[in-house]
Amino acid sequence: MRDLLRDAAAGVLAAGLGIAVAELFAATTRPDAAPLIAVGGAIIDATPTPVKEFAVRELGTNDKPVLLGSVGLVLALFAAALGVLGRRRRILVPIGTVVLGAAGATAALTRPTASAFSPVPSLLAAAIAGATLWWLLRTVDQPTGNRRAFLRGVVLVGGAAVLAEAGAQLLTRTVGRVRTDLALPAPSSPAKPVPTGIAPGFTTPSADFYRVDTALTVPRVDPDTWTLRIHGMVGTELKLSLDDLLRRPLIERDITLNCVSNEVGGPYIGTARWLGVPLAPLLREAGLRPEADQIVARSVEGMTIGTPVATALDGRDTMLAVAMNGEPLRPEHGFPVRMLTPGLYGYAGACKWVTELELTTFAKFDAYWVERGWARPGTVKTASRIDKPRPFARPAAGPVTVAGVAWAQRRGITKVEISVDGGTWQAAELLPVPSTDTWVQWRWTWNATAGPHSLSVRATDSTGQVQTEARATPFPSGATGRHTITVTVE
Ligand SMILES: Nc1nc2c(c(=O)[nH]1)N[C@H]1C(S)=C(S)[C@@H](COP(=O)(O)O)O[C@H]1N2
Ligand SMILES: [Mo]
Repeated sequence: MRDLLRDAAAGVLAAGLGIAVAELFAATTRPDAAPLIAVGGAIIDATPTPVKEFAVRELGTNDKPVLLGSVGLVLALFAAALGVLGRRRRILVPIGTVVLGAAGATAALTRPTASAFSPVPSLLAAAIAGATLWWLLRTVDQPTGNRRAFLRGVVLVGGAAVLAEAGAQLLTRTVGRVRTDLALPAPSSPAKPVPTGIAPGFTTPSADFYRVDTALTVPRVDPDTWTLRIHGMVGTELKLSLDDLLRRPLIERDITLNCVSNEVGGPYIGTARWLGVPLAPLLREAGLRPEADQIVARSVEGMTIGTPVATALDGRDTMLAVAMNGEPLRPEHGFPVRMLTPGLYGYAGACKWVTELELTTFAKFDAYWVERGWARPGTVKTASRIDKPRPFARPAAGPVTVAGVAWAQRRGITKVEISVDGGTWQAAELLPVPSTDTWVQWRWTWNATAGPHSLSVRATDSTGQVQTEARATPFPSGATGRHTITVTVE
């Protein structure tokens, strides 16, 4: 038993050293080519939609650490087995490490932004792990004093792994760091002042704004070398630097962005004041051809998001955003530039870290999420949410303020109603909004009587459409159903 544990530990330590050195090496060049990140990214892209839905729903923004931890755990189990088996059949050590190295290298090569360099960190990890395990197992085999020799080896390998990992962390925080500041020009078309009478929470602070993306490492984009290419079905291809972009007239708008994966009552929605360059003049300048009906936005890490050309030309404020709530975009929200399309869910109109716009047709190309079964064009559904009281709250009997938000970007909300215990729908007060592109805050005073009660909300948009009662899952075109909470009045 002790022998087994010792051999397993040798396998895990050797793998740890290999991974740590590979991360150190990748940190100086391409952090996303590090073995665990590459394998994790390949898993995200290959994960069936229902599993991905489950992960987003149950884990939220913890989905990334949980995935990386699981990949690490599977690798550790594999490495432990390799230590145990390799001790008995030494040839298994090179065979096993070659298999692991090949898995990492393949994952790295199939990433959308792969280059010839991508497999190198995984191959390096495999070579180091294999040699280290071979060496550790040899110290075990030494006829005399093998215990001390092995322990010395363990200390050496463990120490080296810790040092390499610390170096990798340090490097990503220094060498990998890019400027994240921008001198923001004043908008030529400023946002309307937020109307008076708005309640707190209308604008979501950037630090609290939900984050949904497939990027295991937040892309660090150097604003000094960033370019945007507009190409495809255009008369003349455009290539813009960030300075070129910032020299153009900028608009500033309050816009609500939400995720198609948001459950009824869920948190993946926020409103920010965005500053950006309207897309329409850029497309016209490029000489957009009339056959083009899809804009495929590509990001630095290889995401593709397909947006209807019509949404850039129909007068809405579709833009290339450079700032959010008065500061440059935060790295996790797409620094330096992201797309924003009022009225479309994020997966259909809000490509972060964008670097390329290709004009094409829907017939010719399926973007990332559409390839995985999500609907086109990704129009936001009319919906509403109760924020106050909280579910299972215990308010005192008497007047209780019920409040929340409702949204139907581009169409606008005309009515919000509340029903207590399934009774008649009663109209809530709607607070003022700057445009149809934001959520609407609503409130209603409830004369609460003691006992358990359910509260439901429904919204009506300007087309007269009442938010449906029929429950639908987020996949493939956004959740429907009414947000209902239960409270006990005391
Ligand atoms: N590059 C990139 N852009 C992306 C995504 C992504 O995975 N990668 N996810 C999209 C989705 S599904 C949503 S809902 C929004 C979320 O934007 P946020 O994280 O700034 O809130 O970004 C969109 N843009
Ligand atoms: Mo999303």
